[in-house]
Amino acid sequence: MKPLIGILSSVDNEQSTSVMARYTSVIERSGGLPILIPFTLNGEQHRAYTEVCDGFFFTGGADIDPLYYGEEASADCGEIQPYRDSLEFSMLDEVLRAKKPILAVCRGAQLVNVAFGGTLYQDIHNEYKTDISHRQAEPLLSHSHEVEISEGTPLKELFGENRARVNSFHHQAVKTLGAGLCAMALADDGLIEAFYLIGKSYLRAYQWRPERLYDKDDYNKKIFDDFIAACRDGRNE
Ligand SMILES: [Mn+2]
Repeated sequence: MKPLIGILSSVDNEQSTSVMARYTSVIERSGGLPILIPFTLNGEQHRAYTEVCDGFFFTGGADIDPLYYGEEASADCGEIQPYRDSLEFSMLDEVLRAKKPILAVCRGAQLVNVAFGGTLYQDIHNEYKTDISHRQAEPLLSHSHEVEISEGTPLKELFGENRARVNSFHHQAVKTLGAGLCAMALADDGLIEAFYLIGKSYLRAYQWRPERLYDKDDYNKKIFDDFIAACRDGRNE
């Protein structure tokens, strides 16, 4: 039986849920069976999904309502999906409690950070001094900037390299990391591009979009292979 991977994705104002095919296809190609978690605020249903699935993938998308980290939305905060926010914070709580493996990318990484008490730059361009374009001009499936990988982190172990080429499609970023989270890759301007949860659960969060580089290099494919392996093993570290 392939590991069943619950995918959290877009929830619009009609409470319709949709997922980009690239997310499901990379989960499938790395050996998982993707299933889309529909919109519901029923906590019992959240717990049931958490029990049934072997791991959870929190994907990219709209900005998180800054009220979740104690700020009013600035003029440059992007689209907010309140139904998605409600669903994902609740599901994330359940999944962490059950210690099921978590992979989070882009908005997903920001969600995890906020859930652990961290904060975000609502708009990098306005709030952070950088020469790097984090909204890349390069084509969708190309690399853009590089990251420096920190020693002694799961990412260093996975890639075996000190540097990696990534892509960049974000206008928000981690400002302060939540308690218990540890950075594992930084852009050359100091922004956090990847982090993990220290301790008991498998939780890996990437600010870039590894699914778009799955066929471009072996490293980004490894991110999904490693996650699916963790789900398969029921590995909790
Ligand atoms: Mn970036």
